[in-house]
Amino acid sequence: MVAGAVAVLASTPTAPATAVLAAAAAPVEDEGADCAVPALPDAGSLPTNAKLPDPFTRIDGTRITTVADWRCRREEIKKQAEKYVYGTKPAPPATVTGTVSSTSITVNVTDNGKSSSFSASVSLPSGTGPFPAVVVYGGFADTATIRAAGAAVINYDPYSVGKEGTGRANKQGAFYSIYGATSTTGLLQAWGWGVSRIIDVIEKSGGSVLKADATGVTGCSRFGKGAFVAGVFDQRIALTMPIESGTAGVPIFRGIPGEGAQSLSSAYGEQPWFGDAFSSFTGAPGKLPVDTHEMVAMVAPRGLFIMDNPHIANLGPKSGSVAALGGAEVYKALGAGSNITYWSDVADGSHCANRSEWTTPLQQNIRKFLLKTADDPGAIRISSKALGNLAEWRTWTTPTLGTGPTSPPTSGPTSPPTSGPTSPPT
Ligand code: MCU
Repeated sequence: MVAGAVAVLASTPTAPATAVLAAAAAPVEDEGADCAVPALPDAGSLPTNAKLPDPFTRIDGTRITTVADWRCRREEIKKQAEKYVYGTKPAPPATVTGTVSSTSITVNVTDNGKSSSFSASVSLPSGTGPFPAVVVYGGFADTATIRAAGAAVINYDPYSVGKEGTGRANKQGAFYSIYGATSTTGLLQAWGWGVSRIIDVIEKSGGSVLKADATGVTGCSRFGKGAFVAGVFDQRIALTMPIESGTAGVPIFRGIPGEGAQSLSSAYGEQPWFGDAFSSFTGAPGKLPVDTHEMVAMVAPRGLFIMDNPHIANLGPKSGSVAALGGAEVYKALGAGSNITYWSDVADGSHCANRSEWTTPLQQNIRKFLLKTADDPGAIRISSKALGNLAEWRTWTTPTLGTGPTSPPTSGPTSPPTSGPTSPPT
């Protein structure tokens, strides 16, 4: 830790720890699947908004007023994120079968009359199971610390589910064998779909080796983008831990050009990570009705530990901090402010380095959200080298959400959608 070089903003727990923990992960992939979401306009008819959209204002212009309202507001954000950014994640498949052993997981999926399979290796920690598990994309994470903390590591090869190096009209891998080589869904969403199917198999395995309700996900760089998107779109994932994810990961799209991070068009063209529809926004992120602070919010109230590298502007760490600060407003409104950690206060500038600063928060997050044996509060520790200012990016304020039932979305605006007062700097 470098004295004086960080902004430390302790997050204040706003609800009893037990209540937060009980609410953290969900029993299903998408709790809002039954919510009615208005038809979304095509990209060409969207207005420009240079600031971050208000996560608390519904598509119809009304603001949510209760915690219960968040479930269906989250579904609106999900539909927007699918349509404009990542591509659609299909509903849970017709059939998922497979096996879980102490060394491997096999997955067989049938949907739309088509089938595909993939597998992942498993490394158990010492001790007696069943164990929680962390899905590690491509080997990029501190797997020794994960296992020492008491969680298994599932070594996931995302390329078996969505290959890199293909054209957008010739996508390959277990996801595209079922949904088609011309599917407009991008690799990040396809990779996350693979994690969801691994969880399906763990759920069906009877829980003797791995626990189904205690899954985490992590990875660095392109696999940090992937780990983030997996956690955004599966509410069963109890702990999401993207590392140095860069453009198409955590950083707000709107901040990337000004920060000099990898451009949206570069990331769009490098690999089919984004959904095909994102092409309309690479030169105009202000037209997006969503931004990544709302993807962060989609993870709430579940555990989220974002690791970022402040030394490489190409990774957009300043924009990453704004995404975390913006999303943290939703965590706070839901009474789960202590479930998010953003940490870019690190010394080593090399990309995807194994960092001593993250060892303790990694252990703490695994204990809190996977083992459920402790309740250390999260923290926002932003390096002064890459400290974004949320106040510059928003015009909305954070409501105090009531604990009552849902409020009707048709009762007329309770406040103007985008013209509220600017809040003080966070
Ligand atoms: C930060 O993630 C990516 C980056 O977006 C790419 O431009 C670069 O080629 O690869 C990075 C990565 O995945 O490094 C392992």
